[in-house]
Amino acid sequence: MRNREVSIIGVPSDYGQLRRGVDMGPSAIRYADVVERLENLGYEIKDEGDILVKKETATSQLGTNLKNLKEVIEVCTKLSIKVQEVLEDGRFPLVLGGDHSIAIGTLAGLTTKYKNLGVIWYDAHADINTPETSPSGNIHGMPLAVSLGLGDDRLVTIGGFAPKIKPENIVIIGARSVDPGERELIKKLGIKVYSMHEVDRLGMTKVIEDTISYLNKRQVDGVHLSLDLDGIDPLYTPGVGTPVPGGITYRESHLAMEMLEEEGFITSAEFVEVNPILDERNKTADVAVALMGSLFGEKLV
Ligand code: B3U
Ligand code: MN
Ligand code: MN
Repeated sequence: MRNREVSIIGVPSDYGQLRRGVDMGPSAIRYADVVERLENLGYEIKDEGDILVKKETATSQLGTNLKNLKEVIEVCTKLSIKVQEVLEDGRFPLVLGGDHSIAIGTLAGLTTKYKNLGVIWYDAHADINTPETSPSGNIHGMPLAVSLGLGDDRLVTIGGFAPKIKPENIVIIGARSVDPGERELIKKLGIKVYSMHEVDRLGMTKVIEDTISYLNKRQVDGVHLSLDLDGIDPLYTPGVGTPVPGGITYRESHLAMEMLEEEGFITSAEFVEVNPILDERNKTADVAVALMGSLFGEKLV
């Protein structure tokens, strides 16, 4: 990471899915000493606190099949403005979730600055469902589609413009639970995916080398890392809402972060889906912070 000034933004929202507790993710990650960890690496850390997320007793789908649509729009709109402010201050945005629906807001904020943004989506899922293909109506399964301009117009136009990103600038790593409609869309748009098959077959070294050269060829003006803790095997990160066995290992994940750090082209990051209620002694938040350590240049020797 070349920018030494980092702003931490907490997003205590669980509106993108139906399991409670992921709204406590930012607290769990702070409790795992994220600020100290990055300060020890020589970064100037500003904790911006949390985005205000109202706890509604009655939420609204606004007449659609999208769960808590109104609340997700509110949260993502606020987050997009905050991310934009952090960028205007010349700082590196480090966003702590919350469920993965918040990526809609992060990407809306980032793309006010980056017009050819690369996105690395580290996840067991592809998160590219539309209202038509979603099996659940959960918006955390939709942020990539929304950012590509597909889905409910009120989500797609957050920040006042669309689309935010291009299909050829996306790399998905770790996928192993992909819905039929998502598979079709990925094929149609030609999105680069390193599923667990490729991770096993090529090894993480080659996956990250290829990811870096792929995005460099695209001449991206920034690269966002959107890391869903369920991308990692639930042996290491049990505190997630939708664990899928057969995931990326702890060591492969550290290697990936270290290689991305060496390349120095990550310009923003978010760590999402840490759910302390489902966790074992804050294990998942600890892994999140350990991976941030590697992403920000921690060395073993
Ligand atoms: N693809 C399914 C499940 C899912 C997506 N993201 C998570 N789970 N974490 C869906 O509901 O869209
Ligand atoms: Mn996800
Ligand atoms: Mn996921």
